[in-house]
Amino acid sequence: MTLDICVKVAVGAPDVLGDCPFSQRVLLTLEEKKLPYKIHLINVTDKPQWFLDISPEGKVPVMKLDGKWVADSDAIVGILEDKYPEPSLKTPPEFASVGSKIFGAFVTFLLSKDANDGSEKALVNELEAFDSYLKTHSGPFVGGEKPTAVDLSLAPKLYHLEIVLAHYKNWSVPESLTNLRNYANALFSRESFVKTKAEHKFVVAGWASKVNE
Ligand SMILES: N[C@@H](CCC(=O)N[C@@H](CS)C(=O)NCC(=O)O)C(=O)O
Repeated sequence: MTLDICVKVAVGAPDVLGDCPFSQRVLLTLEEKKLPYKIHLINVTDKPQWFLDISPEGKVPVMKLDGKWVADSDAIVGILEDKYPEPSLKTPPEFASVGSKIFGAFVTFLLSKDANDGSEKALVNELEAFDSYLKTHSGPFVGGEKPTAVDLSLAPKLYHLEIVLAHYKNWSVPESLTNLRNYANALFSRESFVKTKAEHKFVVAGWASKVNE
């Protein structure tokens, strides 16, 4: 049985997978669980009516599960884990929120127009905390030897962080954070990630309207 999923289309390329980290998170889950799926590409700047009918908030990802369209990557990933428990991608609850503040800190720093507002330091603090978590726990992933849901959520966000901050701020993750860099590279080189990632130029294009607001 093939699962239907609506994800973001690339900016300026109507047939190409776009840059939504929440969509990629679900695609990673499907790939890691080896579930067959069919992608429907949605232009989120010009949403078709049929999409608004199934996703009243107008957000991707949306996935059809048991005949019902379900929105929100948290909800979708939770249902997929319950319905298709093997291989398990359950994150041990005590590790579920590791790294969860990185994305917000990244977006705040990216959109900041004031170099002295502390947003760079706040991001570095989050990245350092994550690096030191990795250093003091057995890895290479947050929950140990195998990737779990928390890694599949973090990987697309770290990918965006790396590309977008380099492009718009000429900024990169401090070289001293070797645990974080190795972690990101381990995830980025997985087959599931390579298959579901947006191209570099589409990640840059996807953030342009926010950065230039
Ligand atoms: N909390 C949601 C966030 C989804 C989300 O923000 N999706 C963005 C694309 S990355 C979207 O659909 N934006 C279009 C809009 O808000 O109109 C999730 O985890 O699925």
